[in-house]
Amino acid sequence: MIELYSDSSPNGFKATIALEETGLNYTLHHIKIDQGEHRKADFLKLNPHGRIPVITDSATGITLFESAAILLYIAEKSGQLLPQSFAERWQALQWLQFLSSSMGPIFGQRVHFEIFAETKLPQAISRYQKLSNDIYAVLDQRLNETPWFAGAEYSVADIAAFGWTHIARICGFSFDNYTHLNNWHQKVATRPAVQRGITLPEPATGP
Ligand SMILES: N[C@@H](CCC(=O)N[C@@H](CS)C(=O)NCC(=O)O)C(=O)O
Repeated sequence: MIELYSDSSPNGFKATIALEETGLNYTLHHIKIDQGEHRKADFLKLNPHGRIPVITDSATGITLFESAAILLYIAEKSGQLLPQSFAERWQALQWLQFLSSSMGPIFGQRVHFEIFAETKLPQAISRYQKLSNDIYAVLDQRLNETPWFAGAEYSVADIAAFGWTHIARICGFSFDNYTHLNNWHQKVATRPAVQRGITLPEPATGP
């Protein structure tokens, strides 16, 4: 049985969406970041970096942190969410890597400087607006070429991107001018597993 430790947040949604998509059995444990539960000793034993999501799997004895690793574990265990085609599988892995190492950190900083920071720093805000628009442009260009990030098939890469485009919508980081990205986002948002995933562990705040 998989145990998922998560909160209502972009990286957490990647895990809940993937688990809901695949139908793997799991138990959800709500780690409340706003109450500092991710800094408690028991949780730091699971992830010494003190971040959600984390999974443990009693069937394999494996504990994993980092949302991209968790997505790949869910894909391998279920035999879903990664294309069979060699070329498309590598596209999925490439985009998953890009989304994890470029989109995630840039949007995380944008959320911090624009939404949470007590002192609003115009230079930091404009820097992360520019960097996130660069990301939107790259994603939009890819989705002009193929329906999904890997190619013909929905994959872990789409889930990784949606975790952040969902939060971008909530935060008002508009991508309406990026037509292909916008259409893709709306298409992903209609998937029943995605609709369930973004309400777990609790409904996200905002519109
Ligand atoms: N690279 C990590 C990032 C994980 C992460 O930053 N998670 C956030 C929630 S989305 C968190 O736990 N934040 C708590 C904190 O920064 O103290 C991943 O992809 O899993």
